[in-house]
Amino acid sequence: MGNIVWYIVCLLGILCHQLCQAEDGSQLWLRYARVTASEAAFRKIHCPYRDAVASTAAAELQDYWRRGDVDLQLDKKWPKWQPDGYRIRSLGSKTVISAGNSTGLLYGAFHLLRLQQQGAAMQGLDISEKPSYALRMLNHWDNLDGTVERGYAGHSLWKWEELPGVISPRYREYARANASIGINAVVLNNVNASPLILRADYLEKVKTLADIFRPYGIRVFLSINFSAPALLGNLPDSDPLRPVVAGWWKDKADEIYRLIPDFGGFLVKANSEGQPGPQDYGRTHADGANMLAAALRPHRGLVLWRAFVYNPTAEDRAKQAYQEFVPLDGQFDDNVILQIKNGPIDFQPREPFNPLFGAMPKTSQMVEFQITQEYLGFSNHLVYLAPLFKETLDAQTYSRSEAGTVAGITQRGPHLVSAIAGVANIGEDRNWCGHHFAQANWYAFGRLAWNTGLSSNSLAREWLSMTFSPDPALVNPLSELMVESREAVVNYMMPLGLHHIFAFEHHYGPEPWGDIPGGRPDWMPWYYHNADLLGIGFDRTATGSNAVAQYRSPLREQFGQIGSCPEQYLLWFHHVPWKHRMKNGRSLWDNLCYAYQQGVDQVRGFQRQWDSLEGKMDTQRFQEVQSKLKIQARDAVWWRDACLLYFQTFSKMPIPAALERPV
Ligand code: GCW
Repeated sequence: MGNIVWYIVCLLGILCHQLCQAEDGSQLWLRYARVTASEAAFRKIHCPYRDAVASTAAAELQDYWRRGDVDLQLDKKWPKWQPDGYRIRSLGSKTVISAGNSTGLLYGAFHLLRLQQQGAAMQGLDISEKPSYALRMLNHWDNLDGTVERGYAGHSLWKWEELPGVISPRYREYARANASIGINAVVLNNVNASPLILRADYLEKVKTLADIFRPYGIRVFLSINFSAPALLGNLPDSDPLRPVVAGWWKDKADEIYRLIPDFGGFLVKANSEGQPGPQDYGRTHADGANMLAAALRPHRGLVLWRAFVYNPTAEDRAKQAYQEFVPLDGQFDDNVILQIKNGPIDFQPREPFNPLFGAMPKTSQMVEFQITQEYLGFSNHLVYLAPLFKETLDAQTYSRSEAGTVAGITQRGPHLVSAIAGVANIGEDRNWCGHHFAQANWYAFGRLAWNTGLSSNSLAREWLSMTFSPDPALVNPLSELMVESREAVVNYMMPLGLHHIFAFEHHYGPEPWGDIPGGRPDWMPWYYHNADLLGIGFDRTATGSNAVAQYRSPLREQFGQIGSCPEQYLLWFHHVPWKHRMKNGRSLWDNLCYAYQQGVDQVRGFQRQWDSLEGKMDTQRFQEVQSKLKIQARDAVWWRDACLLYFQTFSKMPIPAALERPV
C-alpha cells in the first residue's frame, strides 16, 4: 500500500515539475528533484570511501535519493575483468550498491536514481550489470577556434580562449550527464586536428578539463595531427621511422602524462581527406600507429587509428578501407585499436555494415557511429538513432562461428581494451543538442555502449520517462514514433539502398543532379546513384566494382544477386532496371515513388501525434518540437519532389496515380 502511495506521490511530483516549469531542455534527462533537508533526515547514505569518484556517487545520492538508506560497498572479490560493473540489492529496508571499483559505485548510484525517476518499484532489487565495452567514448569534432565540424548545436562547449582560468559550469554538467549513461572517455578535439592542441599552453587547458571530468570517471583523449613533429616541433619531417620523430612523440607523451596521469591516448585520422599520415613517407598505417603506440605504451595509453580513408582513386569508394587495412592484419601493436565507421561509405541514412568488421582477426576493432546528424537533417529532423546503431551492432558478419556480429567482434577479439565511439552532437546551445529529441541519441548511444543488448524501444521509453514524463499516454505513442523515425528518414531521403545524393559539402538537402565544376567523380551524386535510361543504382557485383566480394559467404552471394539482396540494400549493390518487379509486385520505379511518399506521410503522422500531446508536457518544449517537425515535414516534401522529378527524367515513367503530385 505504502508503495502505491509513494508511486503516486512521485508521479504527481514529476508531472507537476514538468508542467509548471518553463523548460529549455538544459537539464537533459537529469530531472531529479533535489531532496529537502527534512527528507534527507529520514535516510542515510553510507559511503566509507573518500576518493573523488566514490564521493561523486555519494553526493548524487545525498542530493537526489529519497527512498531509504543506501550503502556503497567496494567488493574486494569483484572479478578484475569486470571493472565498472555493479550489483544493487535490497537488504531489508536498505539498498546496497556493491562494485569492484568506485566508478562501478557511481554507475550503480545513477542506476538507482534512474529507477526512482521512472517511478519504479524498489523492493526486492537484485540487479547485476557490467558494460559491453571497456571504453565508451564520445568523439568531439570541435576545433580550437570554437567551431564544430558537422556540429548543429551551436559553437563548441570548450572555451579554449578562457581556459584554464575561467571554468564554465557546463563542463561539470557535461561530465555528469555522460557519467549518468556510462560514458567514460572523451576525445576533445576534431579528427581534422590542429597540431596546436599539443602545445604546452593548450595541454594546460586540456589538463583543466581532465581534472573536472575525473571525479565522473571520465578520461580524456586527444586527436593528433600526424605532422605535429614538423609543424610544432620544427623537425624536418614527421616520418614515423625516423628515430628523432619517434623521440619527439615519446617526449610529448611523457609531457602529457606528467600533467594528466590517466590520459587515454591519441585518436588519429591519417592519409584521409588531405590529412597527413605515414603514407606521405612511403610508410604504412601500421608503421604510423605503432610508432605512436610505443610512445604511449609506458603510460598504458592507446592509439585509436581510424580506418576512414577517403582519397581520390579510381576504385569504388566503398572498397577503400578494406583494401588498405586487411593486408595489415597482424601488424598492429596490441595498444592500437582500429576505429571503423559503421558503414563502408560515410554515415549515410542506411548502409550495410562495413566489411572490415571481422576481416582482420588479429587486429582490435571498434565501431565509430555518428551521433551528430550530418546526413540526417542536422538538428532540424527528429531521427532517433538507436535502431541505426543496433542494425550495425547486430549485423552478422559470418567471420566467426560464435559471436560473429559486429558487436561480438568489437567486444571479444585480440583486444587489450574493447571500445566504441560516437561522434558527439553536443554544443553550447541551451538544450545541448539543438533538437530536444537529439538528446535521445546522446542518451541511447551511451546506454547501448554500456549494454548492446538493450532494445531501441526500451531505451526510447526510458529516455522519454526521464526527459518528459513517465505518463504512459505520452511514453507509449512517442516511443513508437521515435522507433519509426529512422525508417521515415530513409524513406524520404534515400530509400532502397540509395546513398549520398546530398547537396555538396553541407549535406543538408537533396542534390542528386549535382555537378561540381572541376570536382572529382566521387563528389558527384551521380557516382552513387548511376541513374540512366535503363535503371538506377551502383553495381557492386562482379559485373561492377565487386565490392560485394569483401563480404563473407553467404552474404556475398545474398547481396550479389538481385533476387536475394535485401530490398533495403538493393540500389547499394545493384543497377536495377526501372521496370524490375519488386517483392510486392510493383515496379522499382513505383516502389521508389511509394517509398518517398511514405516518408512524407510518416512525418505528417508524427506531427499529428505530437499535436495530440499538447498539455501533456511544458509549453516551451512542446512548441519547439512542433516547429522543428514543421521544418521536417517541409523538408520531406522537398526531398521527395527533388528526387522523384530528377529520377523521372531517366525513368520516363509516371508518378502512380494514387500518390500526391510533386509540387
Ligand atoms: O563524413 C565526413 C565529414 C567530414 C569528416 C569526415 C571524417 C571530420 O563530411 O566532415 O571530417 O567524414 O569522418 O573524418
